[in-house]
Amino acid sequence: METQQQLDNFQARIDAGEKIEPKDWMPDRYRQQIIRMGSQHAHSEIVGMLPEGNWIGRAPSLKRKLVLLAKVQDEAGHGLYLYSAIETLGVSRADLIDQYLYGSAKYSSIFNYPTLSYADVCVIGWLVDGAAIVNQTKLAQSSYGPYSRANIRICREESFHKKQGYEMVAKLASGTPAQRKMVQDAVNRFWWPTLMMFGPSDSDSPNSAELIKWKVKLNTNDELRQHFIDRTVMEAEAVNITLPDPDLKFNQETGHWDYGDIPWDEFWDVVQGNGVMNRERMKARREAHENGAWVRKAAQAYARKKKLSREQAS
Ligand code: FAQ
Repeated sequence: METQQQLDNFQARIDAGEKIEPKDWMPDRYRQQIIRMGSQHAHSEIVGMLPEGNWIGRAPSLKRKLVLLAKVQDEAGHGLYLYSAIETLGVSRADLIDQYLYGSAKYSSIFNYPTLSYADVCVIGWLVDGAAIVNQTKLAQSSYGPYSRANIRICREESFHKKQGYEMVAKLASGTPAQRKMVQDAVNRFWWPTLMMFGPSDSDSPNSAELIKWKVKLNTNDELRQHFIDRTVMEAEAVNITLPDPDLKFNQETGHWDYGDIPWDEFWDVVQGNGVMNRERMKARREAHENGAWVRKAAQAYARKKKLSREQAS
């Protein structure tokens, strides 16, 4: 039973900017919210390997292949940092993974879109990693210590991901007419889904108020989306790419770029599992998990053996 005094003390710690650590007292709802959001973040990093992984075997040069391999591997690492952070709340990684492979846990909508050309890989680096950085640099200041520290590490790597993506976009955008067309087409397809990554508009976001009160989220979904749009418009102009929104217009009064209507029906359709790639993504992840059962079993047996020999030696 949580007392009002406990809740007030907790809120006072949050308001004072303290980090909450795993053994500290916390409201059960706070614990559940971090588990929900942090584990969905972890699942997203893992599923997020699939769209770009699709192009590793078809990268246009050895250099591009090495860069892409390293990037996709980084995303796996991000998933592992995040699972470790969330496990500190007393939930097992196996249960979390079960919830998304066989239950109702979500992962980011963006990874349910196909990668149709190599330019999609470039645009994912620029836009999707760019959006992830805007979101995660704020989460790096989140009130839950392990989650915030995981995000600090992730952001360091994500900023390189964005740079390599933008560099490739710039290269294609200044290339042959066919290359320019290919990269513009990728931007046209990924622009709106990238904006949806920030979540529903503030008026339709049931979790935001509570998460902001507890400083898990530092900004609302719309604030972060606006920040991303403002900086991306300039980046697009610099490489002569057109963003596919005729309503994009600088607003002198607000100092921000106004933008057109986001296709929210499409977003909710994807979140409910009906996007172009949802079924294929889940099938690929389930197969990978099931085919990897023997590896987990062998690793656990090895760890048990090492522990036993340490105990016998001491
Ligand atoms: N997709 O009340 P809110 C990456 C759900 S990592 C699917 O606003 P909240 C790295 C939401 O869960 C990308 N579902 O929710 C990379 C909730 O449903 P629930 C992932 C979404 O939590 C790059 C409902 O809608 N990043 O890209 C989405 O306050 C390149 C109502 O929404 C993170 O996960 C969505 N886009 O705000 C990897 C960051 N948006 O759970 C490979 C951490 C909302 O109540 C290649 N997460 N929903 O049933 C967050 O910052 C937040 O959770 C938000 C959503 C902002 C995503």
